[in-house]
This record gives sequence, structure tokens and C-alpha cells, in this order.
Amino acid sequence: MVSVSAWRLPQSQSSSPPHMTKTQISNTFEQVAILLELDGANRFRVIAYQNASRALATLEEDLLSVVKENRITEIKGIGKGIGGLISEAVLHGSWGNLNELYDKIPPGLIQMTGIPSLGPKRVRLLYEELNIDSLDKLKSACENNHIASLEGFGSKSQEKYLEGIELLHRYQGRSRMDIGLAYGRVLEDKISKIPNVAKAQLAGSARRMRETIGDLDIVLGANPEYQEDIIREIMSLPGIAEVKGQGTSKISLILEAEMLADTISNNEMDFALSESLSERSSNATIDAQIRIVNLETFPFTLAYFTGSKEHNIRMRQKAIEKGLRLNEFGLFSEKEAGNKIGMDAAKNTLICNDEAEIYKNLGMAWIPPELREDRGEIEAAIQGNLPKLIEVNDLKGAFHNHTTASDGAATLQEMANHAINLGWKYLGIADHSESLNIGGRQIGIPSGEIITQSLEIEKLNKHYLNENIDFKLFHGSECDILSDGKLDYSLEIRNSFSHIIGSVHALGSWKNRDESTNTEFLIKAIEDPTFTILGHPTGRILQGREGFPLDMHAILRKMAEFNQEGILKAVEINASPYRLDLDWKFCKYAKELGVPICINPDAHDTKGLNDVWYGTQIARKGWLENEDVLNTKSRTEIENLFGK
Ligand code: DGT
Ligand code: CA
Ligand code: CA
Ligand code: ZN
Repeated sequence: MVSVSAWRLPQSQSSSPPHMTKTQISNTFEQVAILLELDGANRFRVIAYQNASRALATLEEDLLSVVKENRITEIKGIGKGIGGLISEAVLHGSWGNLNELYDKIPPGLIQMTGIPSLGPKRVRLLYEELNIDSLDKLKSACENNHIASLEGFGSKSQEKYLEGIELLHRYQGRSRMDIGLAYGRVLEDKISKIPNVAKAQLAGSARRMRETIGDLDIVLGANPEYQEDIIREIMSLPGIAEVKGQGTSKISLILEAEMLADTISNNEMDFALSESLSERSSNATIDAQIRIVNLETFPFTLAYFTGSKEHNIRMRQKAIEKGLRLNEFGLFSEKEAGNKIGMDAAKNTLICNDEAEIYKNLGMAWIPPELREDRGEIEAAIQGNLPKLIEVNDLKGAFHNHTTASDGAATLQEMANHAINLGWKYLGIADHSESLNIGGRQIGIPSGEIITQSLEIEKLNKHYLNENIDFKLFHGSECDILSDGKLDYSLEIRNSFSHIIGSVHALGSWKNRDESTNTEFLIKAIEDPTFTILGHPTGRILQGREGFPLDMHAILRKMAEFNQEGILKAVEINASPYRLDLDWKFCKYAKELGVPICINPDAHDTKGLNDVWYGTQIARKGWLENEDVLNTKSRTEIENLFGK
């Protein structure tokens, strides 16, 4: 079975040869053979790597000696070229130019080879003929009967591929934030409602709002006498696909979509939890671990399993500095505990009623879970200058949204009405620009047709004015950044828009170029006087494809220069849970440089606007406050910044 995540060449773990083992090299060559096939390479090259992989897997001798004694090509199935690669891997831990091959092949193609009945040759065919480079595209091609007509494929193939995709989704390692949180919040809610559960709270990466979630961690506090009954109740919840383990203090489960059948209410997540969530997660499963503790222990266990591991390690250091020991059971005197461990050591813990009291005992303010990544939050909590994090209700609008004029599913008016219902004061429309084609179909608005949208927007804005509706549409464009860094459309057309979201869509040439070239071209685009906001900066799709290489720090520094001169250049957090790009790790840097961040839903229908909730969580994770985010500003401020 082929792994479904992007592949990477192994890195040496040792400071002297052998840098790679037989198994590592054998597995790598197996991957190389698949990558070469996906790349359409000569059949003999593919076979050469397959043979070499097999030869290494069955080699009994010590590989380092064989290499040192120059006998590698004496092994049957290993020729000169591959022999050289093996020596290099063993002696130096490097891989010749295999890197290029690994970088070149879209991860989506590799994922597709994970479908049992779909080999690399056919994947390549589907890519060449139908431009299918992801599981999602394959799925929709199957559902729309586009594959049956290809030579060598039939409707049977389509059925098998759909089954295969289903299988892959079920066993994929991590979940996107939207799916993970949906499961997490529902499970938390259902457990909270079980009789005699005093407290149940989601911890782990889900509480920290990571963009993807490995497994769910729930901490449950209850009186010991009730715990047995509570465990029995949990085991009878709907949507448990499998029980991986069950003890008196810990349960490990695999959850499936049935758990989401009745959606939760009375929750801040309602903002984002739309019907589409259960659709999105229909074929995904997720692991969950539930820890059951006494009420006195609850805050310590919650803090511990919220993590991150890096944050916990720093917290423990802070405790040690005070002669204390901190673990998931308590905070207590190091001296008294001596060599006792776990619960036993924590018997005489300081009483903490909640997390805030734990932090207080260590001389800190309570740290919001999003920040617990050891990226300066401990220092800030000691100095009392933690950021006051932005909230979704601080947003007054958003600037990157599509309508039926390009590839959106809702009309201008429908989008505007939904924005008004959200309480927003403005909405920026940014449909795709002329040159955007997908699979040969034009998606973008041709130059000659922009005027139609422009007049429509003008008309609606007049209506809002006349009716005293505190709302305005901004007419922008999501303008393609072409491969040489030029912007799509003529200067005259670009000047007619209120704002330009500059986005790279044709990723091919960007993915095949090095970081510095990409950075240079992107800076060229940013320098264009009409450029306002950088859209989905790296083009990544979470769990789908990596973004193109880019020096994000350099990009942000360039933007900072403009902002210092009073010229707005902002970067978006694309709030779609599929993207969440800009990555949160760059937000703090942008903030420090004074580069405004814009939380943009990139909505393609009305519900899509709600995705700003996810973008806001990522902004919080990136330390952002109200004032760091462009779309918290008033309409007048925006008009001034856009200069129109
Ligand atoms: P995930 O599940 O991969 O998305 O990420 P987390 O952060 O939820 O990680 P997980 O589920 O392995 O563990 C939950 C938390 O438990 C983690 O954030 C910190 C804590 N934890 C787990 N293992 C260790 C450890 O070895 N040392 C420390 N200090 N904390 C740990
Ligand atoms: Ca976890
Ligand atoms: Ca876990
Ligand atoms: Zn876009």
C-alpha cells in the first residue's frame, strides 16, 4: 500500500556512514520507479529502479562494506548509474538529482496511485487527457462520467476509482480543521450531556486551532463513583466505527460520519458549521482519545493534553525554576514528590480550579490555547503583554469573493444579501481575470464584459444609499499573476477596480522554479501600482498539494516598505479550510512589520462567506489583533486606503 501524503527523500540521521540503510534505499527506489512512471519516463529506467529496489531488499551482505569495496555493481540488478546513487546515499546521505523528480510530480498524482486499481501509467493518462491531478478532480470526473469514454477505461473503472477514493479518505492520517473541529465539537457536546459528567472539553491540536488535526483529545472530569457508568454511555454513542482501546481512565475510538448526523446548536461554531460540513466529512473518519479524571485533576490534565508538547516542556521548566513539578495530574513540590511519579507524586498538589490558576502559580497570565506553540507566548504571559486576539465579529466585510460572473455559484445580489445578514458593512467582489482557464474552459471575466458587473454594482450601491442601508460593494478583481510576475488585464482595466487581489493560479511554472526566482517575480507583481492584496500566497491545498517555493519573509518585508510610505499592500489569510494560506506561522512577522492581513473567505457561494470563521482562528493563532487585520476597518478607512 502506497502512502497518501507527499513523498520526501529520507534524510540521514547519523553523522558518519552508513547514512542510509538497505531498507531506506530500497523503499526510495520503489518510490522513484512510481514517480518516473508518473513522469512518463522511459520504461527501462523504471524497470531499472524496480530491479535495484528488489536487489537491495534481498541483499544479505552488509551494504556499507559492499559500497566501500566498490562491489556494488557486482550485485545482480544494479547497474553503474544506480550503483553510484547507492554509494552516494550510503556514504554521504544525499540522493544525486532525485530531488528534482520528487519536487516535480504533483502530490495529487501520488495520492491517486494509492487507489488499488489505479496504477501510475493510468494516473498519467488521466492527467494528460483530462488534467486530473487530485483525488477531488478524479472523483468529480468519475461522477460526471468523463472517464468511461477514454480509451482503455470504462464505467467499471469509474466505480472502482470512486470506491478507492472513499477508502483513501477513510484512512488518511490527518483531518482538515473544519472536519476535525466538527467531530471534536460534536463529541464534546455529546459527552458533556451524559449524566454526571461535570466537565468535558476538547484539548489537543483541535483546541489549539491547528490547520490540520491528527487525533481528537477530550478531557472528561467526573466524580470517581460515576466514571464506570459514564464510560458505558460513551461506548453507546452513535458514530463509533471502532474501539481501539478501553480502560478505566482512557478510551480510544475511531469516529465516523454518523456522529455528525444531528448538528450542534448554541455554539460559536454555528457561524461556520453549515450543512456542507456533514457533506464534507461524509467519508472521513477520525481517531479520538478520551481521558477520564477526577475534578481536582481536570485543569492539569486539560492543560497537559492541550499541548503543544513544546509549550508543555517550557511550562515544566518554569515550574522547575520555582522548585515545583508540573504534570498532567498536578503542580506540586519537587522535593516532596521525590522519586514518586504520576498520580502518586501529585497527591499533595496545589489546588487549581482552572487553567488560569495553574498559569498564575507560575507567574503568568492565562495563555489562549491558540498561542500555545512556544513561539514567545510564555515570555509575553510573564511580561503581561499577551495580544488581545481578534474575534470573528470584529470583521466588517471581506474582499476576495466570487459570483456567477466567474466561477461562483451565487449572484452578486445573493452574495451581498448574505454579507448584509452577517452584519457586514461592505463586501469586496473579486471575480477571476481574463486569462484564467481551467481545463481549456475560460473562467475569468473578459475585459469587454467587466463593465456589466461594474454597472450592476453601481446600481446596488445607489440602492443601499437611497434606502439608508449601511453597506457598500467594492468592485475588485482577483487578477492572475502570470508566470513572469505581470498582472492580467491592461493597466487601464486594472485601474478601474477598487482593489486588486493578485493571485497565482497556473502553479506549474511556479512549482518548477526555485524560491528566489519565484520571490523575484512575485515582488514584481506586488510592485505594480494597482496591486492591493496578495491572494492565497503559496497556492497550497491542505492534504492536497504543497504550495510553490517562496521566501515569504522577503515578500512581507517588501510589502512593509510600501506600507511605511502609506501605500496599502496587504496579504490575505485565505480562510477556506482547504487552504488557510498565509500560514499562521508568518502572521506574527507580518504584524511586527506592519503589513496588514486580510481575512478573505474566497467564497464561491453564500455559505462560503462563513469561512471567515476559520480564517479568524488562524489569525488568532498568528497573534493578530483587531488592528492588524484590514477588514476590521471602517468603510471610510477602507475607501481611503484603496484611494478610490
Ligand atoms: P495532533 O493530534 O497530531 O494533531 O497534535 P496534538 O497536539 O493533539 O498531539 P497529541 O494528540 O499527540 O497529544 C496531545 C497533547 O498531549 C500534546 O499537544 C501535548 C501532550 N503530549 C503528548 N505527548 C507528549 C509528550 O511526550 N511530552 C509532553 N510534554 N506533552 C505531550
Ligand atoms: Ca491530538
Ligand atoms: Ca492524541
Ligand atoms: Zn483564487
